[in-house]
Amino acid sequence: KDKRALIAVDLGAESCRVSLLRWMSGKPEITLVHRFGNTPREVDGGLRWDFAMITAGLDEGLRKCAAIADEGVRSIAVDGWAVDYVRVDADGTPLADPFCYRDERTIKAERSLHRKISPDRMRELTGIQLLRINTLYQLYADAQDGLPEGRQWLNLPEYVLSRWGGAPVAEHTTATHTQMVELYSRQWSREIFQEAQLDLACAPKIVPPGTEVGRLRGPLAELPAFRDTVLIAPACHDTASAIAGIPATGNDWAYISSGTWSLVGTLLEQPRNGAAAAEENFTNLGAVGGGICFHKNVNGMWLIRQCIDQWAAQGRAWTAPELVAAAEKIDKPHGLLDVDDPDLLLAGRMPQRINAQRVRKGFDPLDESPSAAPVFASLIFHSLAARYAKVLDRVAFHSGKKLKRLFVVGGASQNDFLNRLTAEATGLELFRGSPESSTVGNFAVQMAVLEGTRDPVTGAYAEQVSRWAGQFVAALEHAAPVA
Ligand code: LRH
Repeated sequence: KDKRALIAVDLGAESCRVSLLRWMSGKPEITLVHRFGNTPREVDGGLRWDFAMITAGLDEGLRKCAAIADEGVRSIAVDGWAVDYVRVDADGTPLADPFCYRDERTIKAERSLHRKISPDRMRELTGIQLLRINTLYQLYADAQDGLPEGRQWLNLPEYVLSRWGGAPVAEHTTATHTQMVELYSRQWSREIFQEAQLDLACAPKIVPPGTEVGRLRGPLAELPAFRDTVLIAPACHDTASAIAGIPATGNDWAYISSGTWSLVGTLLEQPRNGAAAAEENFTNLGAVGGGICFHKNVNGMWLIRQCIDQWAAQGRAWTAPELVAAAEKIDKPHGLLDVDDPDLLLAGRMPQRINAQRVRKGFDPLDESPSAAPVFASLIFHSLAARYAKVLDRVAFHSGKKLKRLFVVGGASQNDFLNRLTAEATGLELFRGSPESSTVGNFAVQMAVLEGTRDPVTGAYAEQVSRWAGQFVAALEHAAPVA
């Protein structure tokens, strides 16, 4: 068997990671080799990612891996947050820094587009949770603003692969989150492109998760470790990768992929896009092995992270674990927060936004000073747990599953206070999965592609991925610290 190492790149809206999987006496060992912070910034009146910083950080991660893995690197795969994209010119060079999906230009675009194609029709075609952050509204807003189109746009993980030498593609799990892919044909919806007046020629070809897209080329390929290194599109959507990183079998479990967002739902073989699921705006995103990630985006750690940033600017640097510990000790404030209030998805002034909602609902505003932070934290965690329970109740209804178990994965799965509240609110048996579940799923898909069946759209493929994930969850636990 090929004993070379594998690399998984996971792009996060708060931090990006490069991890290395090596076979030590035949056993997999995973090390997080390089990690760097990420955050959008306001430039020229738009909220954008610092793309030069991100790509330089990823290149550095690859160089660090090459220095460690003298056995050579067999493959590299990239996953990341969905919906954002970069426009490239004829030779693949980015035209500008990509927008962050929280940029407010889509507020108007959403309204205007819904006049051309109704939300109902959009749901019928795509089965996707209508969210203003979705690529469709962003592309439409760009067109309205007269921005240059370029030759093509690529979602960010796929762009990173193409930058390293891969063919430009749209991997299916990320593509579904654009809200431009037909639920059943799995191809771009001509109707949506037409109605939104977008050029289909600028959209890359859709490929399934686990597609080899080429070989590493360019300066990095000169490093001895990178001889014949294959580039793989895993499940490029980080959430689909995170779900693939849950090695559970059976039909009685749900998931929360818990990070900046909390994705709350269950894996299905077939989509649910009837009137009720559409009305409640559940999503049917592509999953590994041809299935469906049936879930809802719940505003997650964004709430607490934004508060922390605000208090830090006022001179008190709370860490998340500190806040969790403090929140656990106090009584929950009166009244729960509607965590999915559109206003709370925006950047900045989070304690003030939360208080504005409280006042609207007739609750007393909370003390906004940094010393009172635990009260906000307590409110946020109790409100999240209540929201999870509500959504999971509907997940059970729509899926027809008798839910017994709940797997919480991702960075925030380490928040045991929130886990306890969630277990109490849902009545489900809660299992803490891997905090690096996207990386686990990314590696698992790579192994399934390299060692197994070449047909990535079957249940058999999903089973293989699940078996590898089982090994890799443990490999990560026993390797270098990840926190
Ligand atoms: C999580 C995530 C989520 C999307 C959002 C844009 O990182 O990919 O699944 O809805 O970011």
